[in-house]
Amino acid sequence: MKKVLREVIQALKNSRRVLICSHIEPDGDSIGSQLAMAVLLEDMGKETAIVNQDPVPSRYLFLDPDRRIHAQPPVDFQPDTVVLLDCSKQDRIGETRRYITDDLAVITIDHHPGVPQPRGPAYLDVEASSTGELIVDIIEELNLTIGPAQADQLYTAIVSDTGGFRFPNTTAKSLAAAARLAARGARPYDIAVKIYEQRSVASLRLLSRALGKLIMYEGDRVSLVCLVPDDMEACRAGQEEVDGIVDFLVAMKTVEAGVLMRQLPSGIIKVNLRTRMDVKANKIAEAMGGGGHPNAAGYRTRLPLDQAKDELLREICKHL
Ligand SMILES: [Mn+2]
Repeated sequence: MKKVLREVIQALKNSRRVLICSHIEPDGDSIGSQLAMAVLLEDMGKETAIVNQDPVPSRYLFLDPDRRIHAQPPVDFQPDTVVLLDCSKQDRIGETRRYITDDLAVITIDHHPGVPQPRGPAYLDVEASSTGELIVDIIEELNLTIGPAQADQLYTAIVSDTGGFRFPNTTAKSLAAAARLAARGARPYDIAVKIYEQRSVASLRLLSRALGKLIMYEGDRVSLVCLVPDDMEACRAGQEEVDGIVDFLVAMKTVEAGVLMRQLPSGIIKVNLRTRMDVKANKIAEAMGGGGHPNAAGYRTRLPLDQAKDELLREICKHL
């Protein structure tokens, strides 16, 4: 067994009451991993609470029928340990950071590249498709049985972070883990329908509006869409409706980098970046103060929209 995995397992064994945290703007991997970690810890006889700054996107609510994920832990819950999932930097968890006091042991499980070694034992593997895949490693190492609900949670983590087994992080190991989860009761078809085929009318309207604003640069190698608060209002769309639009921007024959910029009512611009070939989205995002994966990354900026766009396009050109 890898030394880091052994250390993480020992720290999990040493814990009694565990607060399970993950990043802001949760996704299928963070939600599925948090819920599966709670089951894992309870199977080990531990008490758990799951907290996230932001609510569970509706498409992932099926994973959490008992509504176990909250913005605050229960008032009488006194954790001794924090498990930080799918992120390594505490600033990625937003408001939830206030619950991670210095007296708590911290265990980190993550697959994001380019992060500094966190405090406490950490199982970090940038080769892993998802944090869910790393939790499968832990469960199997502990010889615990994966039940159908936990299998759904972990399968969703893997399938969503691999873009439905299409991204470059789709490997023999992630596919094999998914197959074992299906054998344990995960439902690939039901999950695919739940996470990919439940779009709202507002999301289709916003997609149509976004594609209408598509601009191509660098001989069609870069695609860019900027959404402003008016676009959101006109479509009665919220953050959930924005999810997935950027994937269309990179699904073109010539495109190496697709960018979705979205100005929030506060003026802050959220930038989502998707890349292909050898263009490293995380390197571009890091240069702009953000981070992420080699093909999917992002950052936020307070610059005016035109300036933000110019700066980003200049940076992208260095990487093409
Ligand atoms: Mn992830």
